[in-house]
Amino acid sequence: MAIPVIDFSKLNGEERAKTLALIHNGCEEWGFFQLVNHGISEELLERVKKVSSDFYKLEREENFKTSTPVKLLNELLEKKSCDKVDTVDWEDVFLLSDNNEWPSETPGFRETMAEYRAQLKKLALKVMEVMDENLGLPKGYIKKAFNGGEEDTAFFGTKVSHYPPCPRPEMVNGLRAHTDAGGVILLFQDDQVKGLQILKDGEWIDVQPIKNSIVINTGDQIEVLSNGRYKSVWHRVLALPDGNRRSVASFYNPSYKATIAPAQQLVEKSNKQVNQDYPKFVFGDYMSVYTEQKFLPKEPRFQAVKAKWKKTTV
Ligand SMILES: O=C(O)CCC(=O)C(=O)O
Repeated sequence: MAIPVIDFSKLNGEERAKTLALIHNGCEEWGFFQLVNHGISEELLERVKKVSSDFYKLEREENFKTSTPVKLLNELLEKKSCDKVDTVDWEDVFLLSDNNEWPSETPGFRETMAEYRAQLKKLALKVMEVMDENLGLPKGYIKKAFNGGEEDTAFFGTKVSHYPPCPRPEMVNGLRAHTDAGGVILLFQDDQVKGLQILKDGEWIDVQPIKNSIVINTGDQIEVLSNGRYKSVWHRVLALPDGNRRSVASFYNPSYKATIAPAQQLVEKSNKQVNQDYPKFVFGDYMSVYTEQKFLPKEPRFQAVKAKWKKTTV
């Protein structure tokens, strides 16, 4: 079993209908799919790989040696304990956004990542338009919902991660199982070192590395907006004994002020009666709950923001 691999360039030709259907199926049945021929040049992707690895070596590797996961694992090993490290992940992370300070020592890092983010944001918007079309929503619906009706207030972040080789991978997770809080996630994963898995029909399956593909997945906000048509799926990263896995995940998320709710068209479509299983809430409130409950099921998060919305609107 492998997640769908879809040729995005076919959206512009005779196979448009088939490609739309494949993407719809990827969103409905899997919550994850991989795009090839997505329009991001190989040359840029190769540069992203290089500057990300250089950045880790130059600016991160030394600190990882004394990081919390390393300390906690060493403590357990010293005690000869059979416990697992279950409060932190075997991961080094740096988040890039429009508003934070970026690393400055790695030659080419800033320029390359700025160029990459601009391209990925365009790709995110295209993918969201495909979702609009597949869900029968007006063009630009998801973008508008995530921007709270205002031009360009949505959050576009890029998380540069490394999962260094781990001496005892059975005692710690690369990244604990979770669903993503936000909207649409576009992941450029390592093509040599695997580790990412999704939960499909009760089984963990690998997201197979494919050179220069972009993995797309739908977060909790797409599940709500689509009234459950598209699911936000559990995934995790395994710690591994060999190889330093690199991943660059970009996410198009709602603005903290945006009100998120199932699209009315989709609420009315299911049955004849109103069938709204998902809450309406302000995304910032969702994030407050998510920060505390990232590694727990999403349903109690939906309940918590539903209760908050009720309280503030009576
Ligand atoms: O690194 C990866 O492959 C996945 C990262 C991820 O799931 C996350 O950042 O939420």
